[in-house]
Amino acid sequence: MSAKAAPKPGERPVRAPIAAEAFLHALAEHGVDYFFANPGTDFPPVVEAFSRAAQSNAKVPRPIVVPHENLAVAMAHGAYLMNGRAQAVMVHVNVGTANTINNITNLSRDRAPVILAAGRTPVTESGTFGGRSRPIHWAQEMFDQAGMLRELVKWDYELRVPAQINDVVSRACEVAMTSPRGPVYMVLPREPLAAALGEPVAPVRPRPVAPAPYPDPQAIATLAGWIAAAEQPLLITSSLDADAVAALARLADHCAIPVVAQSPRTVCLPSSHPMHFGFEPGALLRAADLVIVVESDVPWIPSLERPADGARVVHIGEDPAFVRYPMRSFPSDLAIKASAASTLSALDAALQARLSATARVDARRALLAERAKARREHIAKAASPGSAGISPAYLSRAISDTVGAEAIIFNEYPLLLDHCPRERPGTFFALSPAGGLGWGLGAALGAKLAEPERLVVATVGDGAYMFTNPTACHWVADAYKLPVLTVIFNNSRYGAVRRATLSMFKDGAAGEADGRFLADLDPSPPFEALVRAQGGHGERVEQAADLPAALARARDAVVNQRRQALLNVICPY
Ligand SMILES: Cc1ncc(C[n+]2csc(CCOP(=O)(O)OP(=O)(O)O)c2C)c(N)n1
Repeated sequence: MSAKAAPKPGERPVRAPIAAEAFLHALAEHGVDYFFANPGTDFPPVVEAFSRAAQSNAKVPRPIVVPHENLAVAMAHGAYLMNGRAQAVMVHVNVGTANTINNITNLSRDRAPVILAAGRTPVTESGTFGGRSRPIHWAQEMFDQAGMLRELVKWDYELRVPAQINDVVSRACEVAMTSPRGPVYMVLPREPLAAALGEPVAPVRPRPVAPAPYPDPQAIATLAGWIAAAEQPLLITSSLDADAVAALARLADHCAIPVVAQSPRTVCLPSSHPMHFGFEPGALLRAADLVIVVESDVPWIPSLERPADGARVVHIGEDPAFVRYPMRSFPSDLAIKASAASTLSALDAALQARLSATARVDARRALLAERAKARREHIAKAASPGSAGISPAYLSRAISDTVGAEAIIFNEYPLLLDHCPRERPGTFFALSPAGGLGWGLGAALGAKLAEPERLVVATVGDGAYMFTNPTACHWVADAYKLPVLTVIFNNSRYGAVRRATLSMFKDGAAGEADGRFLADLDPSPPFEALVRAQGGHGERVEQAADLPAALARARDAVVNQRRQALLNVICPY
């Protein structure tokens, strides 16, 4: 073989393709838009691959540097919630992986497909390209790096043969996107990632993923019969996609079934829908003779409330038994493993003929209309400014009035949906049932990346905000021009921790101290200064009368000046 001719001046050398290039290209071919990265010494092949792609215009995901791994995962989640495509995150070996675990726990329970990749310390101690070259390369090796998050991901795999890279990426994407979706983990040691792809590599061929299952017709017939016969049916749900919301709106209206959104993570039914009965099952649950649970892991808290003896309970969802939850014992008379949208549509179709305007449905509808009216009057009273500072209800209402119906809100606990109506699916998302704090602002930033023209809002407690790594968040917002509006409900405490203490030890010594031990966050920092330090608009608001104008200024900063904004709202609760 003749030796390769040296490049002429100004000409780029011809370089043998390496596995890292194929890795990035395969991700892009699978629809991955973004590569959220927090790098380390495992990254040189990836850096080389991105640099080559910049020269050759090869198709690769957009690289986004994120200065904390937990934030990178939250951003990937936010982008996925906007466009429905799995996104990629790559972090530094075991230590970077460790920093993702909080939000990987959230994604796991929220069934979000994210491709998490991590380097692995070089395998060889000398004599190979990419082998160990730093002291950390010994201490960072683990016997089982994936072991630390195996319980939280659907699949994990280590790249050993460079030429296998396309197949490994295809497998990762296929598993992540298959119902029920979820995160996957790929370990990429430095040597195979840096290796030249000598032998021909199979082309990237993304495999279509099977849709979530359709319901069993027999089960639909049974449940339709139960709905037709029920005196007081109730439907409880926590998380629905847009198609399922549309189907539920039809079914609930047609059959006069009240709907309760229990710890909702999405818009489950437009707030103004006549069958929307809020967020607490309460009296409706106790009175129900049929309870239909749709995509809800904890439809009620058994130690506090439960359906009446003899009430039928039905569970519907892609994984109605929540098989990865170690313990869960809600009663069940029927389980339907299928997508919520297809099941609710099938039920509506089955009931069209049976339930058109029966006397029973008409009577129930009239009774529910009365209840709904009383509920709405009660809600309207609770959102008045009052004299004891800014209440969460008043703040929620003011946010609703300012941001409008099209804004996309990411809520890490404090926003009260009774006071912040959401009509359209896709305009509200809340923290995973796993409750790992430090998600909301990052998810909002990822959403803004995917939907740059939409107003994106993060509503967080002061505790949750500190968990997000504010400096990292505001840096990303500034560096990538992602102006989001953050509203902090600042009560200078971990209110949830205090409430938990008082619920158990109100009459104990902890109660004498008002449950404040280990829950106090005084002195509260000037959070508004943090966003200002990174070019944003920041204000502290203490008086109810000042709130509407402050919110309007913050919105203006985000929408018209395209600057990130933060309101630190002092909100005692
Ligand atoms: C990563 C993580 N650490 C700790 C907790 C426990 N935890 C649950 S709620 C909460 C307090 C949150 O405080 P804040 O955001 O200010 O809201 P508040 O409870 O005051 O409404 C804590 C610490 C958690 N859920 N996640």
